[in-house]
Amino acid sequence: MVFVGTRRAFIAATVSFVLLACQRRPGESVTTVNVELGDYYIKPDKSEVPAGKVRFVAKNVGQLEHELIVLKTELAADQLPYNEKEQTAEEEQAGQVLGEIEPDELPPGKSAEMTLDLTAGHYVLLCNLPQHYKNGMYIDFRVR
Ligand SMILES: [Cu+2]
Repeated sequence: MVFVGTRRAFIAATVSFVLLACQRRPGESVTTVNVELGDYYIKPDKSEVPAGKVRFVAKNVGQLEHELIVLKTELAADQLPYNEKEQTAEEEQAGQVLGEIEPDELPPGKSAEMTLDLTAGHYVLLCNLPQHYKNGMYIDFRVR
């Protein structure tokens, strides 16, 4: 009986250890960033997050459609190359688009979310519907 008890305790300890090890894997933790989009601004509730999984929960509190683009770039948020004809920032020239919540997912009053795996570096969050970037819908964001 003593043997069985010890064995059970050993199994229980092993299971606890494995569960703990899983929970502590850095890739497994998710940081949530709530992003408010208005006419015309973007306001995340954090300007910096740890590298790993980042869940962006976007809410459109404006009267217009918006979108949320996560762009990895060395450029400052207000320094992205601009296409005067299209009235949009040149995201592809500026860096790498890692994720996007499309405008049809973000009509006024609605929320939508996406989870991205982000490495350390400088990012820009922006809405790039025609004229929205120029009107101020961009903000710097950092992953450490
Ligand atoms: Cu917008």
